[in-house]
Amino acid sequence: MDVKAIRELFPILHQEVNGHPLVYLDSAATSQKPASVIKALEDYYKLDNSNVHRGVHTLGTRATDKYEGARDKVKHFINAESSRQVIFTRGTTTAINTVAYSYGRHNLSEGDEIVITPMEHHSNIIPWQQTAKATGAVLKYVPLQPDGTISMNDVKEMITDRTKIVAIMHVSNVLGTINPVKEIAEIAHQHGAIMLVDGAQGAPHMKIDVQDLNCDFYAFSGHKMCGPTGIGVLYGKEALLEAMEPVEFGGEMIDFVHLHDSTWKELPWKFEGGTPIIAGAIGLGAAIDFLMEIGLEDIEKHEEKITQYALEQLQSIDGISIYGPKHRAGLVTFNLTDVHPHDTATVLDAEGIAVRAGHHCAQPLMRWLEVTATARASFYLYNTFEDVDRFVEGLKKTKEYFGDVF
Ligand code: 7TS
Repeated sequence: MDVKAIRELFPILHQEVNGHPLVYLDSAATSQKPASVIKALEDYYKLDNSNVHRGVHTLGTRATDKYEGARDKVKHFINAESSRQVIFTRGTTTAINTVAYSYGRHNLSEGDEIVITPMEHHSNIIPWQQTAKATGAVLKYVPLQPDGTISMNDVKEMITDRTKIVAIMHVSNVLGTINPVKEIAEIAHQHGAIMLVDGAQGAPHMKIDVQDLNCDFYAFSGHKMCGPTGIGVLYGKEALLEAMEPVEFGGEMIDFVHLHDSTWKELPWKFEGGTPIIAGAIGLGAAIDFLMEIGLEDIEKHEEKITQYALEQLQSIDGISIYGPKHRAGLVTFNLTDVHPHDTATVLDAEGIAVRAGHHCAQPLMRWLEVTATARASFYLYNTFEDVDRFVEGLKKTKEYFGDVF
């Protein structure tokens, strides 16, 4: 993979921040966008802007073709059987909420179980808390191992015949843990439960095959995979989606409307009430073209190399705590002894280096780690070994800067 050539395709990377060339290490929060995605958005608004699925005028037809074409691209990207299984949402959060509301509230009752883990992002915790409260279901957590992984023995113990839903992240946005979601789905199915995978940190970084994973739902966000904000995907098995009620009612999602009753469009449109996220979907389609041309396998390998290099280089820093397992996805979450992560991020920012500090929308995990916050550097296909060197140098400066205080 020619990272230098790839960087040329990202206009935003070629700027100075605070007098230094930008080093962007916050792709787990949101990735940067290549020129082809920006151009797809511009072309849509300049040439084709129109509402979809209505009227017969030419712009409307073009917009509809591009919007539905993007759905086909998503279908290929995740190897779904049919584009009817691809529902456009605002992002991972909306996708998970759709399942929690529509599937969860109709299929769970008192004493049924929902199984998740303490490493989940808030977006894969709170929808289930709310569903549990509304239905009387019990929310159960697979415990974490000391290195931030989960053990299959615990999974087997936790999933019972009362379990109706298992909802687990593919990749942790804090620990980088890659969860064995295919094996977990198999156990869920043995007990008659369904399996939702939060793929927000999976789909951007590795080849996803929903048929191979055999998960029932897979949720992800466009903005973390070189696409625009405001667009995401809920993939679901067709029989489940068919049986589910829509969550949002109004225009676009109906077949016939009478004074006191209405019927819904077929899949996937019954879940896309209102004018859809047309430009967002088209931008996501362009992002998928971009990622598939480079190849997800190569992207994954590149991130693996960068991450291992970062872990090695960070060994040279005294008093650094790194959280998460050795085998991990492309991010490093850490704290420097006696330095608040916000201070670390501020000193790095002064050096032109963007990292995230905070609880990363994972407060239960922060409690498990016994910290209030951490700093995190996350990598993507455009990051280089030089970026890691600048980051490590920046951390050394942070330590020098705060050295007098402590
Ligand atoms: N699930 C995981 C695993 C995530 O990492 C995120 C966002 C979400 C769900 C929510 O995605 P959204 O697009 O609906 O907001 N994670 C992060 C992060 O780590 N830093 O900022 C956002």
